[in-house]
Amino acid sequence: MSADAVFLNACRGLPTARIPVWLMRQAGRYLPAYRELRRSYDLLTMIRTPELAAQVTLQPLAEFTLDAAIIFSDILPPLEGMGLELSFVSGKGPVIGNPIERSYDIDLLAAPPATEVMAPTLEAIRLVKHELKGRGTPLIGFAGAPFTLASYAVEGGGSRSYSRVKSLMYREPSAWKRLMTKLVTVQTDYLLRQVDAGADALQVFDSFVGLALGPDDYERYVAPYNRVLFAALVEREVPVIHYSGGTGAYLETVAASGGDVLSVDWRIALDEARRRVGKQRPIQGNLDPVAMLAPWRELRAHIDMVLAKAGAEPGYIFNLGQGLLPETPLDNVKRMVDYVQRYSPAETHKQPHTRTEEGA
Ligand code: 1CP
Repeated sequence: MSADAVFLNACRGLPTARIPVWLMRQAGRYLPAYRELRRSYDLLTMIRTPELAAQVTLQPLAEFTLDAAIIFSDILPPLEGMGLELSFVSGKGPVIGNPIERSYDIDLLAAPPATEVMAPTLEAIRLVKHELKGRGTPLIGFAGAPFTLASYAVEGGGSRSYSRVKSLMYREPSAWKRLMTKLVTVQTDYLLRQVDAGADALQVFDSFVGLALGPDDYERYVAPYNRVLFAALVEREVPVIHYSGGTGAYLETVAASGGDVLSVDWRIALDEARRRVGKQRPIQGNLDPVAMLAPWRELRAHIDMVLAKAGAEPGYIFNLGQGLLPETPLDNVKRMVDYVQRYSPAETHKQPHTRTEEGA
């Protein structure tokens, strides 16, 4: 079975000969080839130059037998198109030079089409698809979810307490509605255009929502917008992965807001996650990225635990619970990918599945 079939079938809850594996942030600083290129170009230049973005997307595939590629970009560049000034400051991470402070700032935000402002990434997708032709590796397109993007737009960068973004939410509900609605419009268009350009699957990153919000606030201030975003993606036939960070306490609500595949972090065990959202719901995750820094013996014990808790039902994609850390040893990535791909292949999906995809 090609990598294409293994990954895409797992996204659809179909049985696969083995468990597919790819890694969030699989392109990036832990790879020597990336660091080498990064000496000549800054991150935004790499993202804004289709040939460089395509090259970096393919780097991890040259090192490891991954079951999917993910286009090299970041969740934040679409904010530039809306009028926010984005930079990546070394040692600090992303910074927004003109964060949203008042309701009026939200009215000034533009909502241009992705074909205009994200053209380099769309072109990079076409280039990567061309390179992957005949190889059978699917390409994942991605975007940030509205809350996670709003948190950067209002906080001006990373945050611990999310006090600015939550204050806006609580104090000015109508401004919050306008901000989230604009983000949904921009991100929906961007994700659909990535499918037009050739993306075989999509992932929506809501990395911070569960670190910031409890269940009631999620239901009230975020879920309605996520529902609109995911519903708009259903018309296209590509599977959509919904990554939600830190939301184990209200996973059912997150799952109900959309996405074909639910991607969870390591703060919840996969058997509990599957029990709570239903065994039919494809799931992705959830190795602690810090376990990737451990000696192999310890790392293997963590991988075994993730695989055991994932169970034998179809519809499982091995991944981390969050992005790979820059200090991750290459050898651990290699051993982990090989180990997961060799894991009880014939045994994996011996149980008959209960869906109705006969002959698939
Ligand atoms: O060279 C460098 O300095 C780059 C570091 C880097 C890289 C490689 C940043 C800065 N972004 C990226 C690429 C990136 N970001 C990808 C590429 C594709 C791949 O996965 O291989 C993706 C999917 C992202 C997504 C992203 N960016 C998220 C969501 C994923 C997650 O881990 O939760 C978030 C929160 C960001 C913001 C961001 N971008 C960069 C930094 C340092 C940060 C802050 C958060 C963090 O440190 O992880």
